[in-house]
Amino acid sequence: MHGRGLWLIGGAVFVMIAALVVVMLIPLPDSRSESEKAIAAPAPHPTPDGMVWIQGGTFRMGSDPPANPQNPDRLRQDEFPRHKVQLPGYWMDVAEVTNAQFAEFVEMTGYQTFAEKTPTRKDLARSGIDGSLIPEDKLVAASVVFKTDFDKSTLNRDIPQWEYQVWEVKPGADWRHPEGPGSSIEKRMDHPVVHVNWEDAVAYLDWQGKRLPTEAEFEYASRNGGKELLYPWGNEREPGGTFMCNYWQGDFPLDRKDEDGFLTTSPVKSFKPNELGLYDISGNVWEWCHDYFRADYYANSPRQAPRGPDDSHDPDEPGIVKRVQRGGSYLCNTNSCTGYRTTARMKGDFLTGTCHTGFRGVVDAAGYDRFRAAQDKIAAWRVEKSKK
Ligand SMILES: [Ca+2]
Ligand SMILES: [Ca+2]
Repeated sequence: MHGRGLWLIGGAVFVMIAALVVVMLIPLPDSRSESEKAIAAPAPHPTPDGMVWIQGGTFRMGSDPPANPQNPDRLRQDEFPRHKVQLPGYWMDVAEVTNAQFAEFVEMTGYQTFAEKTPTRKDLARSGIDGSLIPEDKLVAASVVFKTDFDKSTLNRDIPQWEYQVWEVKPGADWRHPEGPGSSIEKRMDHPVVHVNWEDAVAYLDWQGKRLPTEAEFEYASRNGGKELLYPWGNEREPGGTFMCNYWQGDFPLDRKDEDGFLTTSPVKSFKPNELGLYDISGNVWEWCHDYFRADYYANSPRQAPRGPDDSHDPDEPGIVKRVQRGGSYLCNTNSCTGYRTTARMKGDFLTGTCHTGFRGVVDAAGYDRFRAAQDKIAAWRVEKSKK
């Protein structure tokens, strides 16, 4: 009797397990459309070293106008309207491109950045500047630096674009000399490369078989796959008093504090990555994106994988050809640009590098073979070099 009871219980359990297996084998109806399923596909190839796969999806890009009329987060007009965007997946570099990485590119190819060469009027005219207005003595190799010795007594922050008072075009400033002649990157090989313009970034990434992220790809990645986040790590700037990225503490530009540990660039990966494993996706240096900048782009941008407008227009400087930059830098703070917000947009003359602008690369499925071929070429060069 006792034994038969056990058999009965055992039989019932067996029937339940069998039923469960049958239920598990019946596929659950997938409510997603075919295009949504395709967009959220897993990585089609093994993920390259130093990159992460960002699974595609749909998200709401940009910001809604501020609920609080005081606009404490300093949302800007060019971030509106918030709009739906769908992106296929892509791989993204986990970190900004470093001086060490850029140095290898220069060693292998002999590449010279724009800031290292004496520009001609014709060169400068490409960014929309009237070459005839440029005096002869301004045609020197130079780049833009933050002026640490600006006159504090005459600084006027009430005029538009007041920030120009603290910037200067410095002859001799380039990626090897971030503050100009006499400065060096010797102890900063793991810092992001700076003083690279948009074309320099594209040249490096071409060599790597990568490309610049589109603005949508950058924002989607920064927001951990398009989540509703003010910052890549959440909605509080300093959760529990912890600094989450390299930005400026104190009243910009008068009061410069290094409470987060860094006055200028920091070694990449000095702060925690976001959930996707992306480091410095906010802060440290601004990062070039593929897209031309137009302040009004979001009103009419395509919803499928937008790649930016066909030309640029910045109402602050009409006529100058600008590309998008994202993520903010060590010079951003609460009383100026708040560029470390996930939706904050910035723009830069595509020919001008600065002391706080760098970049990182992405690869997509269509570009994967080109990426592999470029990497094979670099690997072969490294082997040859090691034999010398
Ligand atoms: Ca800092
Ligand atoms: Ca950054």
